[in-house]
Amino acid sequence: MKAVLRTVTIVLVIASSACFALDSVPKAEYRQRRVALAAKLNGGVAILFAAEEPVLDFMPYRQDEDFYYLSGWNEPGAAIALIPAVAAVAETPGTALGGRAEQAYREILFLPSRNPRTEKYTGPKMDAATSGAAATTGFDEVLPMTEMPAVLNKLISGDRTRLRNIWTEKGSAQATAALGFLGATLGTSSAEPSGDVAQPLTLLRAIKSPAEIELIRKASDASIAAQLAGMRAIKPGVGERTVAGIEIAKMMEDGCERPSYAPIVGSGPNSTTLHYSDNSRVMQSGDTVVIDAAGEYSMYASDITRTMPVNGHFTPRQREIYEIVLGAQRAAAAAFVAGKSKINDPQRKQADSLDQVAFAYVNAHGKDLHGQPLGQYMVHGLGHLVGIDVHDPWDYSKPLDKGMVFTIEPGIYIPEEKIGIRIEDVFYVDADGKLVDLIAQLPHEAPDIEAAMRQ
Ligand SMILES: [Mn+2]
Repeated sequence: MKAVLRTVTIVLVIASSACFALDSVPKAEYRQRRVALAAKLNGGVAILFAAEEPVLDFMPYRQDEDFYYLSGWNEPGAAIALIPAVAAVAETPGTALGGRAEQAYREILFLPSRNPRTEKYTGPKMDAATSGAAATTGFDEVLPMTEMPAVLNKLISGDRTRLRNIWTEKGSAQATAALGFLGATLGTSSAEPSGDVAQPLTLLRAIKSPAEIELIRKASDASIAAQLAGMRAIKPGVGERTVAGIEIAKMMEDGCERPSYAPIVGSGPNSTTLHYSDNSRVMQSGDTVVIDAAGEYSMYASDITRTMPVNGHFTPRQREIYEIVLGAQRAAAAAFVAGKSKINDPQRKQADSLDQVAFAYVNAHGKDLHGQPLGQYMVHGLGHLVGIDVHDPWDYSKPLDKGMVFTIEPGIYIPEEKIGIRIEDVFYVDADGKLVDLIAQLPHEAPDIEAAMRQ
């Protein structure tokens, strides 16, 4: 009997977790984000649409990133409307200025009608009539998508200034269609989006909450395990693609839903191609191999690169370059000052950019075969923000600050010597402004890399 009860319990747990295959941050946090966005809309209205469901093209569903950030909702065909609180304005007698009624903060999740035929292919979905929809989604209001035009029409006819103050996602076909229809029902040619909602969202998304850091940490831990599994598989005669597959298998075993980008396993001459992803070569003794591979955990990315000697031992020249790259990464991390340092600097002239610090370090250490400094072989920027996107949006002319998560990934690529070396860790800036390396557990020093390959 006890055994039977236990079976029933397990079945219930699986059934309830099946709705949310992803770890969620607390529902209240998503609402805080919506309230924060609403406060940046100058009294306008934000309308965002979920990513459409890929039907029968065999690609897995991934939610639109801004939509996910605001909702944690991972189903297609939905929309969000956010209406900020605004004070009432009295009509001005004798002028054309109309009055405006008081508006309390309002947030609506519109869910599409269910499609029994599509559900046969991609599984059951929730709609607004599903019992407990508001509690499950954490939205104040959940309405059927069919009501969206009427709701928006009513909102805008109550305050016509909103007709020119609508924030949507730039280039969204759904937004263009909805605004055209809305304009027609309001008796005007069209409602024009006045703001790109991605702009205020970029600023909000850049500062991670502790719950988001935790998801990036889980993505990073699974990716560290994947990189270690990859290191152990590297040998002369093994295909690059084999190692890529081993890493993908390990990160997925450890809870990632997918790699956060196409894994790069570039050996020998391929190590000098920055985004090599063919992974079709057989590794040879004497090569270095650059492995840039990491997974995504509950929609949050990690991003890790290590460089290994294929036969397990760096040559003196490979090790010399390796140590310069590692030194550059450490110099950049040591120079970090929250609120001041920028990550990139395309001209490498700004003293407050970590890119310039790494570049100066590389130029001051080692030479190429012609006696020239090595800075010329640093052909990409030093890093980028990481979050729901492995390259989270950001204005790189701005400094890095508390709560931000980013990579420091110097690389030296010398095609003439067939040596490419990159080392990449993900860091976050804690509440004290201190830099924390989320990839600290993965070996950095050349002898530690060699030892990890032997395990
Ligand atoms: Mn990267």
